[in-house]
Amino acid sequence: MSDPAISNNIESHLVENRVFPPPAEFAQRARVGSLAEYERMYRESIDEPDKFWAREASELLWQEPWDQVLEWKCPDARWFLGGKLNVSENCLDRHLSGPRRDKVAIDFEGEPDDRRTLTYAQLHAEVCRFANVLKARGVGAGDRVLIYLPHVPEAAISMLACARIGAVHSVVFGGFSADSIKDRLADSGAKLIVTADGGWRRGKIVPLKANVDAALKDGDGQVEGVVVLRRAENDVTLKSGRDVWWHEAAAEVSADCPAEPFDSEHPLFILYTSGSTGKPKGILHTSGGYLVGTYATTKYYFDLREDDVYWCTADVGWVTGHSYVTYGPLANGATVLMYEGAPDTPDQGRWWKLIEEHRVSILYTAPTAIRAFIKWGDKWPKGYDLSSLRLLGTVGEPINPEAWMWYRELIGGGRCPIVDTWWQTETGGHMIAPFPGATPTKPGTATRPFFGVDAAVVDDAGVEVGPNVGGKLVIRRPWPSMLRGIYGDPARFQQAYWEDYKARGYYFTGDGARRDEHGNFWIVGRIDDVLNVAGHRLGTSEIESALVAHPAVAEAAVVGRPDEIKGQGVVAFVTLKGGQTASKETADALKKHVGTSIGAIARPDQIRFADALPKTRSGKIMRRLLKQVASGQTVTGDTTTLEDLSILARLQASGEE
Ligand code: 7RM
Repeated sequence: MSDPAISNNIESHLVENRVFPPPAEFAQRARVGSLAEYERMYRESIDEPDKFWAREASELLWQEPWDQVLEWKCPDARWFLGGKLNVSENCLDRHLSGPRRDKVAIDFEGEPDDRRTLTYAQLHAEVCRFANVLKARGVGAGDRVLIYLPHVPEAAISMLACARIGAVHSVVFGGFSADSIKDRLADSGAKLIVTADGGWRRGKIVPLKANVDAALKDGDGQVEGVVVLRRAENDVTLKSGRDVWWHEAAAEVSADCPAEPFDSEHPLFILYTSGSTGKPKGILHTSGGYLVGTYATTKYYFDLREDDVYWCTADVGWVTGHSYVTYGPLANGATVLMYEGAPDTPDQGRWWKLIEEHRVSILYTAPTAIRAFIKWGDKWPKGYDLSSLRLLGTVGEPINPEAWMWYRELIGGGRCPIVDTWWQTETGGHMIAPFPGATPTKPGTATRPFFGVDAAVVDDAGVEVGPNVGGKLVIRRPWPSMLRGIYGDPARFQQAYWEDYKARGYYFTGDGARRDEHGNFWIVGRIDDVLNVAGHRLGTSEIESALVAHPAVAEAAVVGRPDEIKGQGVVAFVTLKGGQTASKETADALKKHVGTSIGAIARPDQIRFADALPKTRSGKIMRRLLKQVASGQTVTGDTTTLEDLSILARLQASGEE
């Protein structure tokens, strides 16, 4: 903490009072205004889920009403059966008949400080036009479209255009590499790619189109077309017959595209996320349930008001950007701020300047960003007027109390409730979080479940454990925005989420947690081989595969180690092939290689060369030991199955590379 006054203030808070009741003024206006009200509504949602969800769903526009709220044959859930809707109509057309027509839907600022606003009427027109571009290029209902764009309005426009015509989008984060695009293309079978010449990040151009070209260099496969947005104006090559400029294609079609009805269970998108084994999983979400879930959670957890300026800092390439930049806020008719670039460009005050100038009232970001700001110093936020803020949110990883207190005091001025939201790509929307006008908060806990969410901490047999006992976090009944499967891999869907508690029909989250005596959930983090680096999910196995694909590497084991800013850092233990030297040059080459094969976020922070990896007699790498070695702890626990005890000593002695 760079400011001693704040530091003392925070310490006294920690000592005197760690519970923060919702501010009275906030509670008075809030949709859920007291803990008793939350408890009453939660009870109702659990006792009569159909009634609860039908009420939420009926706030949306259905072209045909559903005749059954839920059909549950574990692990297959179907919500709002028989109902038909158009997701884009709900996010756009639904707002056009009243004053929201001319309300700003997207308030965009690019990294180079270019600005653009789109009202709901304008956004609607752009989406309809782009839906017609997709149609003209042969995209129809059920077809997959890969979106690889910077964080610009066209990302939301292309997602909504897909939704409008029933096409299934698969957004690939712009920070991912050509190889990642290639894998996702192959898995999803997308026939069209939407990309841009480039996007801005830290004053440099991210060469998106060039990455797409590299992904397609061995042949286009099933890809029939590439639509290219002009954004950074860098030079790109367009392959004739396959590639077209967005603006040219859009000029040729009309802005009239009626919203067709789609079945509630019609697929909406596939989003790839890391698992504990193998390649990323294509998480499949469908229309009705997903929209109801993101609509309701956005409404209640951010307690949205008509005049809010809402800013979620996540990129559309992640689930947070799907649910809480695009679908949830637009379904609620909110004004969404979208910022393209880095938080430290041109300087470390950029975010606070954005908040001051756009009068942001709701800020939703990740603990890793907060920790970076703490490091950069209090002078940055203190130099701007942040008085427009009324609510703060966090997502992506457990938040450490110091970051929570800093966020509350320095950013929220001590007056804004903090909504710590626990959820996953798979859950589609928020699952555990405080209601800003009702739930007393404590730094570090996401508190209690959303309506209809039956979360519990259980032991290996699936039996709920007592207060303050650690266990596995499960969800004991279906919820509308839950994943409907892993695209093209039902066996993996079963195995990854349902196998552990098959008989009981519980969804296993992959997280460890405990619940305190007040019913608050404290999420410990992943208990599988998934890392959380700067709020982003990465599979250790993906990084290991990238490493062993390098010609110098014989074997690799990747683990996480605590990192002050990123939460976790990546440490790779590597054994080299004969004739290779364990040098700084080799380590740098391997780091670079992981960066190009997955993306910069997966780059190991440290490569540790070893002449062997610690294994059990049956040949399994002992990750527990490696984690301890990586974080500099003394290795404890059972090492008797270790094949060669001297390996351990050599590993601990192996220095930083
Ligand atoms: C939204 C998102 C999911 C994993 C999840 C957790 C961790 C997310 C919190 C959190 C503690 C939180 N989707 N996680 N939010 N842990 N408190 N508020 O992050 O699919 O990319 O990651 O992230 O481990 O399982 S995700």
